[in-house]
Amino acid sequence: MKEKVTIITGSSGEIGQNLISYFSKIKNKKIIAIDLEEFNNSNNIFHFIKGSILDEKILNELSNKYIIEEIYHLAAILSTKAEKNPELAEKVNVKGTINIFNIALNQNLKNNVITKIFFPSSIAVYKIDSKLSSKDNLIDENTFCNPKTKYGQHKLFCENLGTALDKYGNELNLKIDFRCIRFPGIISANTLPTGGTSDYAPEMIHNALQQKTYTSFADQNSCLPFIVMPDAINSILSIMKCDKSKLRKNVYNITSFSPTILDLYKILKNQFPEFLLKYKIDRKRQEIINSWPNFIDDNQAKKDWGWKPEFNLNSAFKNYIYPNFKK
Ligand code: AKB
Repeated sequence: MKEKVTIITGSSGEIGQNLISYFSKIKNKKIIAIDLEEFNNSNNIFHFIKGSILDEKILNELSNKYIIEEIYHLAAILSTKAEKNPELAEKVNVKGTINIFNIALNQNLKNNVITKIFFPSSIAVYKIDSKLSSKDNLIDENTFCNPKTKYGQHKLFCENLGTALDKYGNELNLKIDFRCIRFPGIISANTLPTGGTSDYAPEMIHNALQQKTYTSFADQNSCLPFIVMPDAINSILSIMKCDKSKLRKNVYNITSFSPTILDLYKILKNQFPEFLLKYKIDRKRQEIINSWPNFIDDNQAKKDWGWKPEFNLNSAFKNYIYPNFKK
């Protein structure tokens, strides 16, 4: 009798660590975590594999040995790093995701299960065309999907492929259950992101909390949508447990607050009067920020699976970031 497992790729990354902390409290959930980086989490998991999602030997072994009920495919190269390493990014972001889809199709063929895949997409799939819209307009899932960055292109391609495999299956009529959230920037109190463009917000906050000066790579009017990590984790859990018949889409926006850098600075300065913010603008990163929307429309997620952020801008600082901050 094969064991039933859940796979988490990119398990040592920000979302991975927080998701695993949650899952390790659930009895009988057998988590297999995969990452290139050592697993620095004391949580209980069934099996950790130090390896790559590009290693087909690892993936085939998992596929043959287990019944894979769910895959949280979090491994990715984020926007800034992907612009600097486009070939590596394409391998990880596109080929890696195709490998995950293939495992799920194989599960359907061999074990007759429809594997649920959670795929984190991003506001990077958007590029605001300033002739047609303002960065301040509310952008829904269906417009301005014409990404400027490699990372955005990879995410959009995988969203479309996952949606097609969920709706129509492959040539053998094998299917997957593909559930995807387009995340805004995520702010965590206990981890920092690497290689992203929305990183300025968590970096600034973590520096202020450590009484350090922060040099921002984006100007003071830069604005993006954000959520905090507990809301990101709740969103993943909610969409994954939602009855499939209620999901009218495969891909949903979610958001909570959209501060400018100046707004964040004012909040932090109020709490830490010594905090100093300097600027050294990185033109390429600034252009990426300028191409992403300030506000995204998450009404569809609210209607279909009850998405509602617990934290707004003020409560995020007061009730989550300040009390939970860890270096
Ligand atoms: C990035 O900045 O690349 C990510 C994202 C918004 O997807 N944080």
